[in-house]
Amino acid sequence: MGDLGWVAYPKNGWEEIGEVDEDYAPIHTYQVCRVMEQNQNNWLHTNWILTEGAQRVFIELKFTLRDCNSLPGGVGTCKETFNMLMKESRYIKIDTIAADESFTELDLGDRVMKLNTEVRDLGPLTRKGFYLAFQDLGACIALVSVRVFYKRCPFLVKSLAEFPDTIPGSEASQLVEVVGHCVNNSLPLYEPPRMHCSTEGEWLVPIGKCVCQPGFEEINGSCKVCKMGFYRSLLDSLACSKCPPHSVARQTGATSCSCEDGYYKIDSDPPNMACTRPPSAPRNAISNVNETSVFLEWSVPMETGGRKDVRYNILCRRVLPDGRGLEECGPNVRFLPRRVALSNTSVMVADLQSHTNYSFLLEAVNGVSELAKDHAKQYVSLNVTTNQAAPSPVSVVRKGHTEKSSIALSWAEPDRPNGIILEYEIKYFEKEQDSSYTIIKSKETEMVVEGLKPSSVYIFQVRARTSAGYGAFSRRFEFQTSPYLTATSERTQALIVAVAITLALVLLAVVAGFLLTVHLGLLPLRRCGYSKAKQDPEEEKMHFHNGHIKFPGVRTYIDPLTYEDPNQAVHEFAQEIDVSFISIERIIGAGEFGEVCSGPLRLPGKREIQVAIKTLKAGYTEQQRRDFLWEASIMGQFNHPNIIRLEGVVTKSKPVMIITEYMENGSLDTFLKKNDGQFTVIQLVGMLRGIASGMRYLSDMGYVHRDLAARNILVNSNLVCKVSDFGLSRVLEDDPEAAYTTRGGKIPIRWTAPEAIAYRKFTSASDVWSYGIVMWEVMSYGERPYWEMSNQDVIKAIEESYRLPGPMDCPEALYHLMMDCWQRERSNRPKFDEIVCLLDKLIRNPSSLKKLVNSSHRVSNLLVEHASVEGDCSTRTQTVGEWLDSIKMGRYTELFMEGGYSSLETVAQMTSEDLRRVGVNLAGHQKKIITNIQEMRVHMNSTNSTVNI
Ligand code: ACK
Repeated sequence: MGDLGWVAYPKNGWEEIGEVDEDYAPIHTYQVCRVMEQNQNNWLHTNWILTEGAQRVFIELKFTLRDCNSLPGGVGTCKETFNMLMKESRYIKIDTIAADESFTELDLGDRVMKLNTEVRDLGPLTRKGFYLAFQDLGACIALVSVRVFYKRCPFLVKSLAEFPDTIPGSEASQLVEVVGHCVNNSLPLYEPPRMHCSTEGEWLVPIGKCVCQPGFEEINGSCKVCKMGFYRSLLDSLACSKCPPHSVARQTGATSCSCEDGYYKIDSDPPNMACTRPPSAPRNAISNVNETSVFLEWSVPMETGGRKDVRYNILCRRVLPDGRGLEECGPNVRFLPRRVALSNTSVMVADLQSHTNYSFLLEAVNGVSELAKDHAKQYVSLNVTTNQAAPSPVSVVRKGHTEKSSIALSWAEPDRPNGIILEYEIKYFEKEQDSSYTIIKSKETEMVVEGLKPSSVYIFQVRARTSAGYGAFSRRFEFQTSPYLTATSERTQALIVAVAITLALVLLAVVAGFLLTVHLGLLPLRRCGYSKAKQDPEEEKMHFHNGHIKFPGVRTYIDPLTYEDPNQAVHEFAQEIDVSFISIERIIGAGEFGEVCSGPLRLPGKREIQVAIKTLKAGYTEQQRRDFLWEASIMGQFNHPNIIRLEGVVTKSKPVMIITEYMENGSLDTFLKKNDGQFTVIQLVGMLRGIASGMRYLSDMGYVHRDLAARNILVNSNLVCKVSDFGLSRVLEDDPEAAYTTRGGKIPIRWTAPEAIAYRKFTSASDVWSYGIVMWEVMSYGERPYWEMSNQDVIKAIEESYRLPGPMDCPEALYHLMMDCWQRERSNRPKFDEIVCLLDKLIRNPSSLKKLVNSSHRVSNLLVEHASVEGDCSTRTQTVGEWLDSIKMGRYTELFMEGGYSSLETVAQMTSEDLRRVGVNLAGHQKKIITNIQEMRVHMNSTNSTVNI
């Protein structure tokens, strides 16, 4: 029971010794040194040590220990270690303690004290306190100090959060999570702040933080109130900000600023946005009347009120006759895209009454107009007078008597004829075959459509024409012809045969009469002007099969593939020439199969002519020979001044040759590049006319070229252009411009219509697209279409409605024609027939070529957007289904299809009534679809814009 309250046992073991240290401060040590005696077991217990909540404690011992070797004679029993134990409920050994350095006799003599320090940790502790004990088994020890301590994480303020003094966990490397407390006027940002207290008493891993609440800002680790004229609204902005323009903060600690008189703010305005006011009136309003529609356009107001959300509202009023005042326009007038909240500075107002005065008030509003009730509204007004209107669409078409090849139709006059109906047009085609259709006309409201196939479903649409033009087509009506008669009595059959013979005779007489009329020049065969109703060659062929009359004198091209023996096809269409009549003089180029040469051809009895000689190089396979001669089989069927003429073939001797007329100026693209800027516009149009004429001939023959490009046009000494290259280039292996498409075919992308690239739909209409590109090549003297753009970029740009810009100094009329050739919808492209007519007109009237493409539109390497049905690229949709999907109305796709609305063009003409009819019954859905249809119409009417590529 010593001064420290420690207990030593047995009594003659550990001994408490009071000493003084170097500074004469009293110190206690316990010593034991019974090294000479056997069986020592001397214990020293501490008194009870309180843990104060610590679960892990550290024990630091300082002691000296005698080196046994330095003891004379006592080595046998002497120890150099002792045990340290602890007790909560019973003693447990903590460790055996050895000295790092033990002392010797010598050290004692020199008064050197070799003090050892050892630290051990202890945990987890479960009780409020514990005892320590030191067990000596025969060593010579002086225990100088025992320090028992634990570690804690001290109170801390970090990121405006206070963390309390914290005792660590019991396990080594354990972290204790502590949630901090936000200091005055601060709040946790997103989540409460947290820190982690380690067993070493260190704060680690801070998470989250506090920030000053709105109206306060952080200065030197605490939150200070915002001064007057300043505000702080958001937790994540750091400092108080000055109030934005036209707003004030009259007190300290403001979380927002209030607007000055006459200025306003809406909830969605960000706090740092200035207070704003309503806009002034729109400016420079103009109107453009088209029959009973008016296009209104204006400029943005002088004063937008400081906001970007300016919108426009239209008030439409009809001027009553005899000065009886004004009357609101009513629900029948349509506004495209809508009447109020217009974001663009134009609107189309349709379905006005004809020959009527209207007054329009245009008002600009913005986000704060609603709040500014006492702000006087400012309008701009426009007065317009409408003209005559085209008739409204025929609403119902009925089926009458039906036979296997005819259907009788009847319909009612349109609801609003808007004038005297001059005639009706009936458009029809076999269902699913809408790439070709037939148009017939009738002055009555009924008609029997003949020449139909039995048991077939046909689609019919009718529209009316007045002096103001055509109205829109009715919606589509589907009717089916009767089936073949299965069991007919012999008498009926005989009757049918008799009637058929009579009809055939009558028809023959009519045809003969027609041919005679044509022959005498009484009936023009071709007329100028575009009309979508005309058919392309495929369609003409279809007409022929359906019993319609085809232009006389034009043969139909025969595919050499229809011949079992290709040699037979060659000799059917090409004359065999004896090689002795040809002399090869020069090589003029290289073809796919061998050299292209030139020289004179002297056929007996004919005058000598220059010819081009294509040769088939030696070592060819039978297949190559066939492919080479294929071109002759095709060319030999043509006879036209703008198609390269085949003189004959040499197949009986080697090398095999194809002999054609010689074209002194070679291919058109090189020729133009060589003569850049050298020709008059009329000369260029003359060349284009020639090419179009050749192409008209080919399309009349039912031949689709597929590789029409300036490089495949040859030019003679009189600048006559002739279409060439009819090689087996259907697969286009020989065209360096041809690239492989994803579908595997090889296609000259820059010259090819999108539908031909996408799904190999090659028609005369796709040749018309290529012709448009040739026009562009000619007018730009052989410039490469789309310059150095990659094929992929060209496809993408075309898909997104961009087109080549007008070439430098190109007459506007020609550029319009090119653009028409590049209509996405192939039935909207002009036919070669119409192109020739138009070019003839331009040549006859050269002043029509004076107006050049607006030079501001003609910036090199800019594509221009094509005004097309699909509208701009962001809202472009391809099918009705996709369009409906895009407005989340996809569920109606089937109903639209069943109702005959299978193209966006027809959808664009739908009214609410039509929607109800197809089965859209929910008012909200009707409204949504109608609003989008109106927007679609505006896109369809949208003007061209320019985009940088
Ligand atoms: O650009 P060019 O001079 O015109 O080079 C090519 C070359 O042969 C390989 O096709 C030229 N060529 C082809 N057919 C004829 C032809 N009938 N008259 C003159 N040159 C031709 C073409």
